[in-house]
Amino acid sequence: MNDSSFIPYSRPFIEQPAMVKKIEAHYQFMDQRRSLREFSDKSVDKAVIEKLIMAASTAPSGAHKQPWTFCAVSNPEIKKQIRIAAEEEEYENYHGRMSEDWLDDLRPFGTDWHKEFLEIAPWLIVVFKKVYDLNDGEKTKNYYVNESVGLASGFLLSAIHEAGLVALTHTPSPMNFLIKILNRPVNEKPFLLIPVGYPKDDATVPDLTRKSLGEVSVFFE
Ligand code: IYR
Repeated sequence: MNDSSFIPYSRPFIEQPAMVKKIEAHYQFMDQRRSLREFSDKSVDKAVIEKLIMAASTAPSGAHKQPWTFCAVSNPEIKKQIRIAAEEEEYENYHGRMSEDWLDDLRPFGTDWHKEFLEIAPWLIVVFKKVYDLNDGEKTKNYYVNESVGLASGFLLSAIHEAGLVALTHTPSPMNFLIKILNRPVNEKPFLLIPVGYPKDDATVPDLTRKSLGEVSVFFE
């Protein structure tokens, strides 16, 4: 028995040469995206953040459960609480919790325990994963939660880039303080903390290169 209903779906047909041009341009565009740590305090309209979240929420998810909540924080008091708690954890990370190898791997990025961007960026989007759903106290299952929320976060980063804004995929660890500060229900666990805004005028990024096609793919023809 099939109790779902289906509706027609199609995409505009694109000829191959036009497709090659289009996807080349898209690749060039995506290749401009960088993780930023130096934000301007310039404000971003709430309407933009709302649409970014709606774009993220179009991601595929296990059994279409959309097991995510995006908490968007612009309130300075709450951003301050988040910064203080994140810096407490990061201080411990940089002073003993992270291995020497890990610290060596991070050296090119110039990171340390100071996280002033958490107060400077106009918005912090905190992505929570819903380990299970809770409706009127009733537990229901979600599936492939990490995969689903990872995809939605990727869609979010891509939308942020499309908007001409920048972001950082930040994972202060452990992130449990976010549950308390943002008063999340028991079925939600923090997944990523993403400051969003404009880059600072004189912002810089590490001089990185990306792996080549040959390094990231294998073709079987
Ligand atoms: N969470 C720390 C450390 C850190 C870890 C990784 I892996 C990075 O790619 C970057 C940073 C911090 O945010 O500083």
